Amino acid sequence: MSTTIGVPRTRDAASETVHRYTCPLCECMCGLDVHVDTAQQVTLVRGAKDDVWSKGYLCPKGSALGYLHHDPDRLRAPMVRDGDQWREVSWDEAFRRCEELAHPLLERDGIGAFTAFVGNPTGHSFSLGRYMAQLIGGAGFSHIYSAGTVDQWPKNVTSVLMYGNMWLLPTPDIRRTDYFLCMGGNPQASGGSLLASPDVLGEIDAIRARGGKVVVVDPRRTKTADRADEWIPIQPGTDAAWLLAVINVLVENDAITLGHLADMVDGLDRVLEVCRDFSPESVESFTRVPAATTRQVAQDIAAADAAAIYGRIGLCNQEFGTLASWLVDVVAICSGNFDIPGGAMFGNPINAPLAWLASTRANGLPEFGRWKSRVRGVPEVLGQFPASCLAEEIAAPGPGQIKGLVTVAGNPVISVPDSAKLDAALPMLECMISIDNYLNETTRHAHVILPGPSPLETAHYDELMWSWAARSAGKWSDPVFPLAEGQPDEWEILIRLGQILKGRRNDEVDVAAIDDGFFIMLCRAKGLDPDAVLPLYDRGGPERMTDWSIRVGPWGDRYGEVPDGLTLEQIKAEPNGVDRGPMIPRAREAVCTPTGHIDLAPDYIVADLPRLRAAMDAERTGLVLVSRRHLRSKNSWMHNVPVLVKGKDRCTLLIHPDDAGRAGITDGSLARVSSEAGSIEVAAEVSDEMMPGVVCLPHGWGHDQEGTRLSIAREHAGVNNNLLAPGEFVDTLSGNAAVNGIPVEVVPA
Ligand SMILES: Nc1nc2c(c(=O)[nH]1)N[C@H]1C(S)=C(S)[C@@H](COP(=O)(O)OP(=O)(O)OC[C@H]3O[C@@H](n4cnc5c(=O)[nH]c(N)nc54)[C@H](O)[C@@H]3O)O[C@H]1N2
Ligand SMILES: Nc1nc2c(c(=O)[nH]1)N[C@H]1C(S)=C(S)[C@@H](COP(=O)(O)OP(=O)(O)OC[C@H]3O[C@@H](n4cnc5c(=O)[nH]c(N)nc54)[C@H](O)[C@@H]3O)O[C@H]1N2
Ligand code: SF4
Ligand SMILES: [Mo]
Repeated sequence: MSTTIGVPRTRDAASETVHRYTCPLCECMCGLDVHVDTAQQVTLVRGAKDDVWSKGYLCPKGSALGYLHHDPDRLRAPMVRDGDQWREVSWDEAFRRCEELAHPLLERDGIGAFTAFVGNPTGHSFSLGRYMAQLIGGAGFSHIYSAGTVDQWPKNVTSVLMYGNMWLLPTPDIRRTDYFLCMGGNPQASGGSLLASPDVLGEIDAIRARGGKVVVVDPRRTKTADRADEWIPIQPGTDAAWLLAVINVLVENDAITLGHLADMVDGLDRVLEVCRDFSPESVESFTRVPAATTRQVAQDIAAADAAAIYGRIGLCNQEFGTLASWLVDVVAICSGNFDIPGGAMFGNPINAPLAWLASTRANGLPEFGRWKSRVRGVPEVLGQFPASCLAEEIAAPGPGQIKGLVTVAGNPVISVPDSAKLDAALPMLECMISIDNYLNETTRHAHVILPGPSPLETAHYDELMWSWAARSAGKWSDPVFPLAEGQPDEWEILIRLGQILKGRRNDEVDVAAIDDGFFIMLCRAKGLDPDAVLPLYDRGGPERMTDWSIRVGPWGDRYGEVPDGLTLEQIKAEPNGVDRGPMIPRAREAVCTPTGHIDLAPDYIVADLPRLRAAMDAERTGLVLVSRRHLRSKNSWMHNVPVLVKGKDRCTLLIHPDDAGRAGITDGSLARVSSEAGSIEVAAEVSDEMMPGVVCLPHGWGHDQEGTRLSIAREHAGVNNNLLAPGEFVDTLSGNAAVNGIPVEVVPA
């Protein structure tokens, strides 16, 4: 796709400057040419044709980056709230206010009364992702909350147990596969998630053009399914049972093979034993997938030269998220489709991500449930409680009550289940500080808002996304616009706030010294002598760290040890980026479990099978709700961009004609949707793109709250589907929210 959306004004193209930038909004990491006129106005954003990675691809969100930058509602100065009045203040005053709020509470209740909520843009940010540890470690939070437990926590649990690192995530090699099984993901809308490749739909076309097959397993016939050979509708939350049946057929057909990994996979016998009870026929009524279809899928996987099996948010954000995510990998491994071109592979990024420093070989297997949440009593998983616990931890009085909160690039009032509870709890906080660019549904409750730069005012190099990218590529973006006078970059804000929450005064914080300390630790982690490395740099921050991550990466110069090795300088010299080829088999080097082997059947995960069995045996009736995304939205925070929200209302309840008829709902009429958690009214869109029995709402809407500064979003408010998500409905093993498969009732409003 090639879209160009200019800002409506007369252009004098000859006087424009063109800046190359990488879009930070999704995993496609599109190279953009950003045109800027002499009045410093963005006039046009185009896909950069010469970008080695994205080759001109972009979507409407990327072309709207100029609007985000110029959005009059975007915060450009820190804000302090007195009662319901906001005033802009200087950065000094803002940090002073943070001290005034935090220090008395720290003295009285200690850091145990504080926590943080970390949101999605952190993963795409040059500063935030690399420096979040400085806020958490500086402050000394015992645990935090994040969008991770409404997203990929099941995959993190699976990866840490099977491969030794929670961020070592197998990536479907869609560019070389001849069979792509896409479960619970809709790259047409999302751009692809935990599978970085621009233009995933183009890759789907290419698979089919080379004689391969693409199958989408999803309760909704998405636009991705429309491009595939086959759509298999599945009852939400039942994928784990279905995948066990697929393995069952592989066994029956004598198609189990570990291929070249035979000597490094433990636990195959256990898998073969547990799948015995799951024949395609026995899961048919639970999954609603005909046994013959299941058999065909298993046969196709076995027959393919290379099959890529992929599960994404629909498989994570559900009741059996960890089982389903685990079984996606198990099918790949035990059908010989792991660590081979065209199968599932570990990415091989040019930059060694910070997150890969940890390993269970070095640190031992994780213990889950080292502590329990105070109110609900649920176990901590990888240092976090379910995001939906936050509301009750703030609201319920008693020792350990949360009274101080920092939100970083998150909008949990919209994004977290049972959101009405969180919305009611946040005003009880004595100290709430938000690092965010908007006064929105969440930050309106803050006492202080510390805005980051606009997406065009900061340098960009994706840190994490390249670790599950289709190719080993990398590219650097200079900021298009300089930072405004006095505006700190976000890594600096994180360091300062971490120290303030440690009890320090802002004017005592030596940002450079703390940054040096962090960098010295990284040098040591890679066996480098900090005394030799540190003097090579005239400044610190995320740029120095990015240079480190490239130099210690697979093509790096290791600070002179490898004479022709890569450095950030060399990547900067290639405006179109650097590409070192496709993924390569590297499980042997990457797997970092205590045994060095892949654990195909971790006890922690297998022990959850009886819960699945019980669900299969339970009586089930009525409708269930799932979520969806749209190409022109980004979670909750881009509905203030006029070009992205114009046109027909997208916040509708999709419902199958049979269900609509039964409920007395007609197309366009207002429906009342109710669950155990709450009730909303929304316009119905009757469509056979839903399978019968499943209804669907987009996530990220509900902008009609008082006290926000989102003038455009307010006119396109929509409703928040998390008002319907029961907070205690989670995947037990990971604590991840089950925002898909929620039992609901639908009646005319
Ligand atoms: N029902 C339902 N709920 C869901 C989902 C679903 O599918 N269904 N999906 C879940 C998923 S996958 C996710 S990731 C979460 C997302 O959950 P959140 O991360 O809480 O939500 P976002 O809408 O992404 O909010 C991003 C926030 O960051 C701010 N922001 C944007 N850019 C920057 C920046 O550069 N710096 C700073 N400091 N702030 C910035 C925005 O103003 C906004 O407040 O939602 C989850 N919730
Ligand atoms: N345009 C746009 N792009 C985005 C985002 C956005 O909000 N807008 N958000 C970003 C974020 S934070 C993320 S995490 C990614 C997510 O990226 P994707 O995983 O591709 O997310 P979705 O597009 O929501 O697709 C999820 C699909 O799962 C299906 N599903 C729901 N429940 C089940 C189930 O039980 N089983 C099966 N098999 N399928 C199920 C839904 O019908 C839906 O089609 O997208 C990212 N990219
Ligand atoms: S949002 Fe994603 S697909 Fe769209 S331009 Fe940005 S990186 Fe590319
Ligand atoms: Mo996400």
